[in-house]
Amino acid sequence: SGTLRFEENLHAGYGQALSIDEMLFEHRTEHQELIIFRNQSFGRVMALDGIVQTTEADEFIYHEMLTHVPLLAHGDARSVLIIGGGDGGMLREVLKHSSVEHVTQVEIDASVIEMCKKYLPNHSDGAFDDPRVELVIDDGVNYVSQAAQQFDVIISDCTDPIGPGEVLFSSDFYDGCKRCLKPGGVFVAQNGVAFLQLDEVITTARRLGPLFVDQSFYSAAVPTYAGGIMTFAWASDNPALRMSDGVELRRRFEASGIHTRYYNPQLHLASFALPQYILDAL
Ligand code: AG3
Repeated sequence: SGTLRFEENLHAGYGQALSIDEMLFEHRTEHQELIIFRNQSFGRVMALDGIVQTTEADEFIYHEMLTHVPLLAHGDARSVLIIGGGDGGMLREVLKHSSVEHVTQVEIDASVIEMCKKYLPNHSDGAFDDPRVELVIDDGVNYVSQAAQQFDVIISDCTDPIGPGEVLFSSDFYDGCKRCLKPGGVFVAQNGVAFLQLDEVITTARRLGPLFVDQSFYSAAVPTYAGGIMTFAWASDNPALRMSDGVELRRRFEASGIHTRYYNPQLHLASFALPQYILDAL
């Protein structure tokens, strides 16, 4: 057709293609292949090593669900640790909580932050300049194995377990996150598209489950994470945080004054209901 296309081949024999309507940036960083382009349906798109990480059109689903579910379930989160998340979308959502006093973000690749600030400015929306933020350029596993600080919520906004992101699905990483969580804290992580990456769900449950009193998954469908629902890993030592009380959740959400486009308290509770094929695999 003559149109330049970006083809993602993350899964065996199945993929997605997006037209590159304008190429904005393409470069091999110290860690990975970074590309940012514009697509007519999804706006600006960022991919790492050939895999779509985020788009302007649908990023809100993913970032809202990985932020507001753990923070509102916790109810009094003052300190948050973000692992990865170089595009800044997660940081933007976390900072919407006025209860949050401090956020540490640990990103391995400084050039992802730099280029996303430039070409995806709506993702971070100035978040990296917020005085509550401490940015650390380091390997997430290394950071959580030595950090002196503990956090109320830890969010792993990583790539798939291929290349630099692989270690963020290891037992060593989960051990480190456990030691960096305050009592009553919550750990969440992106865990891939369940239908096509079911092994990832099983492996995470096997590694993370033994470390916490309560380990589960919740989900959301994100169009450019093609293949159906994406699962988010959840772990805490307090089973009561996976609330069944919609009244209290609605109270907290309203008190937060946060405006969302995907998240709402009903959806929060419903997102923990998993399809039978996932339950059967666990
Ligand atoms: N990180 C999660 C990308 C996962 C894509 N994987 C997939 N389609 N299975 C996104 C970073 C956004 N801040």
